[in-house]
Amino acid sequence: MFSANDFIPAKYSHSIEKGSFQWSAPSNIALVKYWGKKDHQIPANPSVSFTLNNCKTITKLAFAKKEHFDISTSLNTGLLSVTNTELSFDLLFEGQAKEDFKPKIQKFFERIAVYLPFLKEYHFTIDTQNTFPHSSGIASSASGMAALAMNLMSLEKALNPEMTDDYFFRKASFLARLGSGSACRSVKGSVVVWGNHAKVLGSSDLFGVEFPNAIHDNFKDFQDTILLVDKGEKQVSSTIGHELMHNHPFAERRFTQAHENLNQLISIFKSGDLNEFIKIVESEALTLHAMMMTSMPYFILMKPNTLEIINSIWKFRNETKIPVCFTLDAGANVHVLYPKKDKPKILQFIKSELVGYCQNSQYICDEIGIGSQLIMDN
Ligand code: 2P0
Repeated sequence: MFSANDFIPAKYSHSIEKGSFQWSAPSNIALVKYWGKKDHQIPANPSVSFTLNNCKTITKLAFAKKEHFDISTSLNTGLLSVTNTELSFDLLFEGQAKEDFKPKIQKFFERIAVYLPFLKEYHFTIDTQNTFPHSSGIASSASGMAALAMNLMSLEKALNPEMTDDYFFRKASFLARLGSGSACRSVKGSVVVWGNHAKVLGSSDLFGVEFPNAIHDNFKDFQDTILLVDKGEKQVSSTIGHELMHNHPFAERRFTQAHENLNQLISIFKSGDLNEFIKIVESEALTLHAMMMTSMPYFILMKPNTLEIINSIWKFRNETKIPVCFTLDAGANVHVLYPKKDKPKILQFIKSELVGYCQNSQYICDEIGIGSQLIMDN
C-alpha cells in the first residue's frame, strides 16, 4: 500500500542549472465514471478509462535556477539574507502569454511543492498547446495536467537519475491527480484504473494503474469518435459537480454501483462480451448525468442534440446489430465507441445521420492509445 509520504523525495544526488523537456499526454474517456471526491483529490469511487490517442496536450517545460535574493537581515553578519522561495513561472498557450490559465497552475504547484522540493528553486516557462480545438468542450485538464506532471518528473529524474521507471510513472500519475483527478488516468495507456478496487491488483486512490488483468482483442483497437454537440462554456464545472455529491441523496448507492460496474467490466474485458460492455458503459454515462440532475442545486449538461444522437445510436444498433455505444463526459458532447472493424459503417452512419446534430458539423476521430510520450529532452 502506498501513502502520499512515499512521494516525498530524499535528497537529490545531482544538481542541474537549466534545461527543458517536452511531453505529450492524451485525454482519456472514462467507462466507469469518477464523480464525487474526498479531500486531497481522493476519489469517492474507482473509475476506469480508455486512454485516447489523438486528443493530446503537448507541453514544453523550460527551467532555470533562480537567483537567490537577499531580503532580510542576518543575525550573524548584519547582512540581508533570505532565499527566494516563491513559485515562479510563465505560462504560454500556443506561444502566447495566457494569464487566465495561471491561477490553476499556481494552485497545482502549491499543492505539489511538498512532493517536488525543487519547484521553488527554478523559474519555469510552460509552453502548452492542444491537438484538439480550443473550447471544443473536450476537457483539456486531464491531458494538460498529465503533460505538465510528466515534464516535472523528467526534471526530478534528472536530479535523481537512480529513479526507477515504476516510480517515475506512478509519481507522475500521483502529481497529475493533484492537478485534476481524471488527469491521473492520462499518464499510461490503454486501459487505466484509478481508485481502490478489491479485484484490481495494485489499484490505488492515489494514482492510476494500467488495468492488470486480461483484455480481450475485441477492445484492443476501440474507436472513440467525439461528436461536438456544444462547444460553449459549461454552466457547471466538474469541480462543482464533484462537490455536489456531498450530501447527495443517492451518493452512497452510486459509489457502491461504481465498484459493482468495474467488477463486471473485469469479466467483460476478459470475455470480450460487447453486449454486456455496452450495457455497463451506457448505464454509467446516464447515471453520471442522473447524479447531476438529482443534486441540489440540480443541473443538466446534456443538450437536445445529445438525446437525438443517443436515440439515433440505439436505433442504428437495433437495426444493424453493430456493437456501437455512447458515453458522455461532464458535458453535451457524445463519445461514440465501437471496434475498429466497424469503422467504415459507423463513419458512414455518423456522416449521414449524426453530423447534423453537431455544432458546425464537427467531430473528432480518436481511438485507444498508449499514454504520454517524451518528445524532447534537453
Ligand atoms: C471522469 N469526469 O471520470 C469524470 C466523468 C467528468 C465526467 O473526472 O475536480 O476534471 O479536476 O478532479 O477530473 C472531470 O472531473 O475534476 C471528470 P477535478 P475532473 O472522467
